[in-house]
Amino acid sequence: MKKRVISIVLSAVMAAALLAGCASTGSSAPAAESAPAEEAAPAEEAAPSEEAAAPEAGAATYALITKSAGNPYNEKEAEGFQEVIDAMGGTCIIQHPEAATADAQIAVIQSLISQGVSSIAIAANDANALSAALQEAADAGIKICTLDSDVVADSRATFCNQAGVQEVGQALIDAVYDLTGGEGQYAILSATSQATNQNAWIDSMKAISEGDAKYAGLELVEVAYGDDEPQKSTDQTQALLQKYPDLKVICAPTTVGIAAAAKVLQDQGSSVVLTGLGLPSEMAEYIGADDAHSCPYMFLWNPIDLGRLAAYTSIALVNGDITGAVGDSFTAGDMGDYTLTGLADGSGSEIILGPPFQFNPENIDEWKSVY
Ligand code: RAM
Repeated sequence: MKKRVISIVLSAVMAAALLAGCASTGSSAPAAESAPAEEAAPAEEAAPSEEAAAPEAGAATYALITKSAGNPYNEKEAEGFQEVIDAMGGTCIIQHPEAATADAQIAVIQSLISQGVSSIAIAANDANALSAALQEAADAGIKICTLDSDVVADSRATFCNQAGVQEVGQALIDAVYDLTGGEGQYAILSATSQATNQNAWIDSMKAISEGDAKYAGLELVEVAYGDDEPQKSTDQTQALLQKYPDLKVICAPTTVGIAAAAKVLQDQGSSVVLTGLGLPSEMAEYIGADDAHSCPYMFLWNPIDLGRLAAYTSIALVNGDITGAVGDSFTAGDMGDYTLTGLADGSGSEIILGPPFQFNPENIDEWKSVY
């Protein structure tokens, strides 16, 4: 009989986001704190109002390269991107590489350079390995931004970041602390070992826990990599359970990993508890506060909105409304106004969509059909 004490403690920011999220409908991000303070502009005002700017969007070709094919999160991202480009009258190219590798993305970048696209928005599978290809694209006049997973600063104009790295790291380590009862073993089930976003969140979790005595009772036993492949993530979960009989919590900061782990733990009736970053649509059946469910709560943001933000950013770069400099600002249609802020390590600019949002038994039904 497993014992689980779950205290769902929302930080002030998350509580505010939760309340706002419950009040909102449709596909808009629940993370209302992320929304610009001013009233969102109506959709029709998405197009730049000056006559000169609008036709430029229509004449241009905007490409999106996701991390890989077969990941519903990436499809949601693409859905948002396509929606905005279509509405603006631009030509949209969506590319899902066969595997979540830098090599697969480099091949796609080369092909897009040959096609003479106007912009590339890319969720990078590696921080460094894409640099030469992206530099070649930039030299050909193609505007580059990243979304979801960044590259080094000189390879892109700006980064559309779903949530602040520190905030994601804090939410995840606090969830681990809560679900372990403040002490004991936990493991991380990540995506690929090269994924910029997962590595940044894991580094942030480590830095927070190493820098605060509050977390001294937590022991990170392993970071395992499921490569954002369902079968490998399943195998890695099973291996963790075998290797660490005293394991209390698995934290999977990947929607593919968390869904695979949730099924393993729930099917086995395991006492190991799960948290991390998951899609409500894939995780609804595993979220619950009782022993029959493997995941008490998890976090995410709206991947459709992240794709939309990347589309508006691409349009603003192509139109010359922004260059990627810190302090640049633009209107992302009905998402409102965004200002580019400096990354903490000085590596260029980012545009933050909003804070991570907690999904739990109280709100999961509201979101499972949205994304
Ligand atoms: C997976 C991907 C993606 C990440 C989410 C949380 O779908 O690795 O990059 O942002 O999980």
